[in-house]
Amino acid sequence: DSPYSERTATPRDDISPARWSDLKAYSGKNKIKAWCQLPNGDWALGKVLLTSEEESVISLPDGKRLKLITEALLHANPSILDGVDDLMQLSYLNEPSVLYNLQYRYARDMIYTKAGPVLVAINPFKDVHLYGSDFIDAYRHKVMEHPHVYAIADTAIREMTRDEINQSIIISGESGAGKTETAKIAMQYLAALGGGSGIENEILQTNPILEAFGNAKTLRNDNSSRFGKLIDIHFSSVGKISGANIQTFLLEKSRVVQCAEGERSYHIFYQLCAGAPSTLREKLNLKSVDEYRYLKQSNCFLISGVDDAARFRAVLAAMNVVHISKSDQNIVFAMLAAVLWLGNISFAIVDNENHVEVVEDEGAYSVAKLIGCDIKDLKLTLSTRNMRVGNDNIVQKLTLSQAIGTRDALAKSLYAGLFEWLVEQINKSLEVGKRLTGRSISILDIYGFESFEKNSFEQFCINYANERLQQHFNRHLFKLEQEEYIQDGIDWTKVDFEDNQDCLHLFEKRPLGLLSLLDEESTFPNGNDLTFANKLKQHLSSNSCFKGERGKAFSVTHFAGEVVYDTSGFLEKNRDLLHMDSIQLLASCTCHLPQIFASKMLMHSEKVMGNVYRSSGADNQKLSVATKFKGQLFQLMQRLETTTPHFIRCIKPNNLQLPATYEQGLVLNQLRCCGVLEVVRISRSGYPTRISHQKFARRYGFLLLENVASQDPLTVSVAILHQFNILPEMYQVGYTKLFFRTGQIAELEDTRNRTLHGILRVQSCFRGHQA
Ligand code: AOV
Ligand code: MG
Repeated sequence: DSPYSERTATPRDDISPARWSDLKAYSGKNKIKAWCQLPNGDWALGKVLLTSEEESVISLPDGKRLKLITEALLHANPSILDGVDDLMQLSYLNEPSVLYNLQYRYARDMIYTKAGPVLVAINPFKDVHLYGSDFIDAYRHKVMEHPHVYAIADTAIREMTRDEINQSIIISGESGAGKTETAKIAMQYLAALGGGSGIENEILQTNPILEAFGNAKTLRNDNSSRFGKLIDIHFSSVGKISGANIQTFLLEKSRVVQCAEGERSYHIFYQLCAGAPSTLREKLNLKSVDEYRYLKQSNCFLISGVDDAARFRAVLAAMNVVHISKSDQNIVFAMLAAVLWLGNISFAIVDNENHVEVVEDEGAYSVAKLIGCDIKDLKLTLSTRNMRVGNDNIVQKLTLSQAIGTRDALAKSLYAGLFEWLVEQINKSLEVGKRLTGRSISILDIYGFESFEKNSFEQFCINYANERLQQHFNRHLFKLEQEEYIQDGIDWTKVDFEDNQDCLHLFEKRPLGLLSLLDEESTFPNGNDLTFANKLKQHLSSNSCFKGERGKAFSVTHFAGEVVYDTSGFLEKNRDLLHMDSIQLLASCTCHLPQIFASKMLMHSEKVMGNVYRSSGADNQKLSVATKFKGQLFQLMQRLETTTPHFIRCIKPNNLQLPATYEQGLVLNQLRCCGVLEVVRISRSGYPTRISHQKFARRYGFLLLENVASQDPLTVSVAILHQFNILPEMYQVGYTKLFFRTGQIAELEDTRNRTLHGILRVQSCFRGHQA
């Protein structure tokens, strides 16, 4: 028998319904359990009473009997497999079996389950007793081996040290599925294991700050992240945390000036209004939340179970930990108050062309005082625009809607500038005096896929980011895995998966893709949301992921479902212009934060255009929001490609944010969208462990009884496999590597360790005799 002969993997794969009729013979003797789908779409476990090729009669748990076509039944696993840790262990891997296994565990607060290499985490929407130092110790010492975020973080640390490769923990899932909580749990574990210098506490304390300024209540999640975040935690050569760095992605600015009924603006506004001590209140002329237009408009001030005042105190404490000085903190709060007061500024119409003037009331006075500018300048900035035409300077009066637009743009840029500045301060604190060398573990937590009744530019960007992330997931778990098998010439039947390349193309293709067309239309002076929508329909209708909808709408078939976007506001949000007058106003402020924001904006516009004062308008020209975001995402993906990824898939069991409520249909849809079943299929029939012939021969060659040391690595490898009776279906020999099924290498390692131990003992005995 040639050692090179290929061995066929035994397919144990039955994701498609197995032929139920094959089992007919058994059903008489021993009642077989089977899954059948109820009219509402849920699956129920029944006992087969009678069966023929065509029809079967089964009894349901509630005693009812049901007659249905045999084909519609699916195999159920024996009850000994109820609630297995890893879906790979299921004998039958059909959808109801997977759903049932997850539900079985969920009902017992086992919210984590492995799906091959991926950790599935189902949101409990309540406190589960799975965290804290006892659990951390148990995972650190490997006393506990059930699936857990801690186990993933532990693997990341070990692989970082062992392979000297940076690691990443990539957390994905729909909005409200639990990504941000999961990211914090992972950080907790890394902080505990790599702690000691005190920097770990600083890292943990960045969470309450960034959540206060970057999270908000949406209809999907009371604490929804409105920005993306990548945190790199750096480790020294002895495995201690040496520093960290946070990168954020595209904050949803529009929320500051506008949010939907039942949602809230950023938490920090409500926290400040509820929790500011009286001296601060006076200084900022702070009112209660229902007196600010920006906060009032969505009719939602409170989040049940959340004490905004207490959260405010936590944010203050956290700011101290990350070394934001008291005086800087006060300026931060002044900026927040200024944003709120900007919303209260009102305008009076002064002529019959709808031109306006700013009303000199409490709003205008407060803003001028808080940012430290002259009230006359503020009024001019919000009601007029300087234009340069040739060599002349023309002052144009603004109409009411233009003035409101200018005011809101100023509020948004103040807030976005503040957010960016805060992240910078935090980074300085996390990096200061520390050399960020050595290895790192990055944790990615972005905003999850969103689909509302009305979806705008924000959802467009968020869902595009998720599409990119899904591709990274696919690439690593399906494409690269299978390509490696094929390249190394092993026998492999390809497993298909939902590729989202078409959808990404729809976004990214140039010149005829969603992003390019958006940018093109954004540069046309006469372009508007309707012309944009029409352009999309004209050019993209042949793409299978695109559909033109009525009026200004279009829909995209995302990996996670179809979303209808309304183009209203797309162009304006993509252009995101702040007029030069506004920038100059900020630059003129006595308060140093607005100055910093202004100089950054100027720097940026100069960098892009060379000439800030363009004759066409006084706008600072810069990259569009969508283009900048795309660039950031590409960079992010490149970074992640240099790391070993660990994937966590968060699942939302219901849309009501309720504990103990498991909606099968909802869970199933999420499992399908992200390809969890396919991952298990690949892992089960695949060969997750691989090692080059050389390495294998070097590592285990000494265990051989026959002396083959002079032989080539392949021969040695094959000899090892034979000597240890590794079953042929458990491995494959590739051109350059050996491929093993799960668990195979562990046994060999055991033997190796025992043998090495024996050798050491013999040696020390020998030395003892000599002495
Ligand atoms: P997300 O990050 O995935 O949504 P979160 O992490 O904010 O979702 O989770 C939403 C809510 O679910 C949290 O506020 C908790 O109440 C609850 N939750 C999640 N995980 C756990 C857990 N392990 N234990 C207890 N409760 C949990 V978004 O950011 O909206 O995409 O944009
Ligand atoms: Mg989140």
